[in-house]
Amino acid sequence: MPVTCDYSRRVRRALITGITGQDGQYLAELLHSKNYEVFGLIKGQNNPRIDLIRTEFPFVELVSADLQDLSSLVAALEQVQPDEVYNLGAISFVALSFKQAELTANVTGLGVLRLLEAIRMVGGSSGNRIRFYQASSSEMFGKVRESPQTESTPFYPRSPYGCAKVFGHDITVNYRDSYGLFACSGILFNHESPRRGIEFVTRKVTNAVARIKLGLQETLALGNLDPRRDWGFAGDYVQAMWQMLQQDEPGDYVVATGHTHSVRDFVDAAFRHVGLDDWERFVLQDPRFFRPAEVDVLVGDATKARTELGWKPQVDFESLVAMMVDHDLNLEAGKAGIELP
Ligand code: NAP
Ligand code: F7E
Repeated sequence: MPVTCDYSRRVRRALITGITGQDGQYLAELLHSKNYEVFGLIKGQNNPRIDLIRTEFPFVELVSADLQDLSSLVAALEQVQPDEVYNLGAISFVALSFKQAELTANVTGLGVLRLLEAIRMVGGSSGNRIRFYQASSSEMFGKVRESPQTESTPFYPRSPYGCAKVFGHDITVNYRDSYGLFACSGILFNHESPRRGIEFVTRKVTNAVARIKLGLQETLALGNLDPRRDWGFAGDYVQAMWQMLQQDEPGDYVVATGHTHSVRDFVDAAFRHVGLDDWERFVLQDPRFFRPAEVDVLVGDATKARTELGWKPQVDFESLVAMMVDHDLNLEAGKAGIELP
């Protein structure tokens, strides 16, 4: 079904939580290209990532608030009066969620409830006007009950992060059912880019491969190489977020490529891209990077997104790996003052 979007209205306003994160940056660019006024929520005092947003995304207006603080969310919504709210803010690193489970539950789980409540409070009787996007995750499927995973696959989370995301997902559905909010959940499978945080395995690998190729690093320490993920490109996935909020009715959508690769496959492809075919020489296994419980294999079925939103991924696995390695080669060569051939 084609996306329905009425551009005859006044300029639309979007508020993005998680603006400093990978997806926040791509979504801000997308919405700006569609002539939205873009507002980004910034947490904390002296957040160092503010500078990145100010320099690289000067069109984003920054608003101070925290997903752990209801009254700050209410104030942010009162100030911005958004048409669309994208909740991308979270403690999103699964490994950290095992160490800081309570914080994760508070931000990644309860933060969703607070934002939904703030939308109800600020919107009052016209609260249904604000359209809400929740960043749900394939981590909710965890120990998968079926493959590939669809919108109706039961959840079995394997980490505090996954548990918090299940709560965030369920409360979004509940507020839609209970109060008629236009609230959508995108169940997004892993998506990566040159803007991915260095703590996640893909960027950790591509950055290390670049440094090893340039002679700046000798080895790469990783955890479990067997888990399989359905990896796509973040720039493609933010399109789906926006498309969900342009539909006539709210709903939940799996967003995925439908292809799965192991961590080992990713490592192999990244080293091969720079002509190092014997990657085993450089990679060490370190028990510190293993998790108390693992998600072994994820692969999504995005049929609903394809048929209802007209969404499909544009970047395949090999191109994604190449894009990230090339970016890190340029970045690390630039930092070290090395001229690339
Ligand atoms: P990310 O790069 O880790 O960004 C997370 C964002 O959350 C950062 O901007 C961070 O701000 C913000 N944040 C953390 N604590 C907060 C708080 N207390 N209040 C307000 N904001 C807070 O994540 P991402 O990869 O862009 O992912 C975006 C969303 O999609 C997340 O909710 C993630 O869980 C979910 N998701 C991601 C994937 C994926 O593969 N990338 C897949 C499925 C779902 P600071 O910079 O100030 O810390
Ligand atoms: O791990 C294994 C690790 O941290 C992927 C988040 O965006 O996607 C992401 O969660 C796999 C895991 O991402 C290392 O054990 C091996 O099996 O890159 P990751 P994730 O846990 O899949 C989902 C969809 C989200 O929603 C999350 O927010 O790689 N692995 N060795 C390693 N992982 C890391 N980080 N570091 C290693 O050294």
